[in-house]
Amino acid sequence: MSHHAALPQIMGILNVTPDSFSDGGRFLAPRQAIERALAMVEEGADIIDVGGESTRPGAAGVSLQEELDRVIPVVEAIAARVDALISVDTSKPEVMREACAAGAGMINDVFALQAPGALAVAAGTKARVCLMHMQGEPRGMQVDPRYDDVVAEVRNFLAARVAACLEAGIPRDHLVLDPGFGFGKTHEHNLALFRQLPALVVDGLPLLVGVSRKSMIGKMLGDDRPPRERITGSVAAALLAAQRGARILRVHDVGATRDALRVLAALA
Ligand code: 9MG
Repeated sequence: MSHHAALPQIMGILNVTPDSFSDGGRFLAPRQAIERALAMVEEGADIIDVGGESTRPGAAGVSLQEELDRVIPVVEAIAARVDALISVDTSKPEVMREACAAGAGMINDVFALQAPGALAVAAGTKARVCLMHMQGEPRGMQVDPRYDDVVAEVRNFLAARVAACLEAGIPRDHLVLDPGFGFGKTHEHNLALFRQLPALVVDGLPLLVGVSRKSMIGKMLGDDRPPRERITGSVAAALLAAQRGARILRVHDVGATRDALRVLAALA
């Protein structure tokens, strides 16, 4: 066995949106979503991240009722069938509350619990919380993102959200931090954050990295490479993130990522 730190956990992405960028529409029905979740667990997912509102650049929000209708039946059904931790990808406190009541054990919020009431709801659950950095909001975030020092600003934001969570009564050991690749960042911003990943660790808290199939991977491979043809590049980035200390990798391609991590563990 290796003496190196444990491998990161794999968070498999389960989109239950009709407009999702890389598997849009395919997993909308609960039955298909459940099958996909089971397949990801079989491939080695430790966490299943269920999202009912697209956060891709330019995406419009969905109503509370629509999001609940998409997410809750899927969380309930998966919770009854798998051991994996279920994460709910939402910024709406009501969805957080209902999803945790239905079996979710993690809240993945790209808005870092800044919605009114979100801190209190999260504190009232036993769930882990992923706090992600985003400049702006999905609709306009890629228009003209600007920073003086992207690494310092992202780190300061995350530190401030950690303080807000502790103040609200969320235990420190429930928190996970995420620089939010592609969320109000240019390609250069993304590269700076990735290269300096270890500098983003606040108070020793675990980092989650999500770069799977994103446009930053497409850019590195040559422009217009469609999301489905970014798998190998995404796995390469996931490995590097693991080497730089990421504790959770949020990915579409669970089996490929698991294989790469196993090889890393054997050779490191
Ligand atoms: C929902 N979502 C899309 N990309 C993401 C990322 O990079 N991190 C987290 N936490 N959530 C994401």
